Amino acid sequence: MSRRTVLAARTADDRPDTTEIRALAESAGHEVVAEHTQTRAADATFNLGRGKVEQVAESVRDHDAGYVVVDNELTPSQFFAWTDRLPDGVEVRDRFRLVLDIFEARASTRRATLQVELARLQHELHRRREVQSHDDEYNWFPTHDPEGEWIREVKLRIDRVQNRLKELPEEGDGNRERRHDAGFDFVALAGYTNAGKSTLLHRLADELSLEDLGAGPNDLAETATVEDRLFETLDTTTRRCTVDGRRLLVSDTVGFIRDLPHDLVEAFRSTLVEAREADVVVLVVDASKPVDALCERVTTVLDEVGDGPVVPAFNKADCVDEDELRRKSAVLPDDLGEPVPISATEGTGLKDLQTRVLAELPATTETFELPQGDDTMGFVAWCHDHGTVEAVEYGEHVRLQLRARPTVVEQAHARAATLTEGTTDTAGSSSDSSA
Ligand SMILES: Nc1nc2c(ncn2[C@@H]2O[C@H](COP(=O)(O)OP(=O)(O)O)[C@@H](O)[C@H]2O)c(=O)[nH]1
Ligand SMILES: [Mg+2]
Repeated sequence: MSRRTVLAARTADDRPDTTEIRALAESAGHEVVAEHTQTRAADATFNLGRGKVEQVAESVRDHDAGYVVVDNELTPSQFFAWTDRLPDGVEVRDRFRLVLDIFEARASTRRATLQVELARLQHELHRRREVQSHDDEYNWFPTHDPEGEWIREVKLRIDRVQNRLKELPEEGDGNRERRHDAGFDFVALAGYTNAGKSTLLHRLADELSLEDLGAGPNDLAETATVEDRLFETLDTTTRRCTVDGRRLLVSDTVGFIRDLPHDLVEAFRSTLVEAREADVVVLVVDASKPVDALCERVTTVLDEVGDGPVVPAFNKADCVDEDELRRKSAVLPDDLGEPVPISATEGTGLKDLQTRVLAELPATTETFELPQGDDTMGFVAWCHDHGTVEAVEYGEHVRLQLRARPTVVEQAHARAATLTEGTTDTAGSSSDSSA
């Protein structure tokens, strides 16, 4: 079925704002081909008015669409009423189901997959209870089966998923650890839907891969196979970037959503592992939002991303003048630090952002003194590949200053020790740490 999609939204008072549902539909892989909105009270049969539903159906035919996305939440009977009105095979997603689709696609761990399944079941349970209590109003026979067979069935499945969640071992991803050991730092982009995370990710990856090409000496053929294996399990929302010799893996995380339905909170959290396990989180904020919304969003994101370093970025700075940016920066929590103004679409401010991210990465600096020779040249290349070579001098000895993840510096030590064996010099002298 094509992902060509018609949007429909209703609000009781104001004109519907479809920015968010449109962004959600796009992140679920839909291509929005038409949009219908309506301001009126809810209709019992469809949620939207009958006439509007006919317009949507016509639009679906005109555009040969495969989906209708309704911004409101539909009851099971409204859901069937819609499906009934639309051409055969056209699928309906209400807000809840659309969000669930997104979480499902982004669930990268066993725990996340189970949490999404649990959310689906819990939602179904609430819906079935609603249907039943609605039926009860019309049913004055005393019932033999007050719970209902199908409700019991869903509860049983919920129990089963919950048990499996309880039995799940603590999360630990071997690939992730290997990538860490290979000198990669993890950066996560977190923020609300439509803040510009995906645009920023592409920007960073592009710019940096160009820089990557000009990076220091490395034996591409040899490293390729090892690294291919490291990247086999990377999903499409993670990109490689190199900043000043440091190799980053930047992940675009699932966007925060306004009024996230309660049933979805745990599923959402479980998809945020990338943010909680990142070395640095870039908090992407749409700076064109009004101050109140901005503040609330920053606080909400901060609450969910863990205790690691956070770099706030004010995106869409191209839409906001400097005075306004300054006023908005002033209302953010003090300990967050000054937000970096950027424009992901224009490509401005990215260098500043990278500098701030680099400064927050865990790092140790160490100086190595090594004998001249082919093995040492191999070591120098290895350092270029795994961290920032801040200085290298070739004299009687080779003096190299490496700044990298502490684990990488430890590995460098081990390698340097084999090079200096048999000579009177020992490797590594001065070191300073900062995190
Ligand atoms: N004016 C402006 N628009 C932007 C900027 N960055 C992103 N956008 C737009 O904001 C919308 C949402 O961007 P997207 O990257 O999909 O946001 P995400 O939901 O956070 O991934 C898109 O229409 C982008 O073109 C920016 O710096 N300036
Ligand atoms: Mg996105």
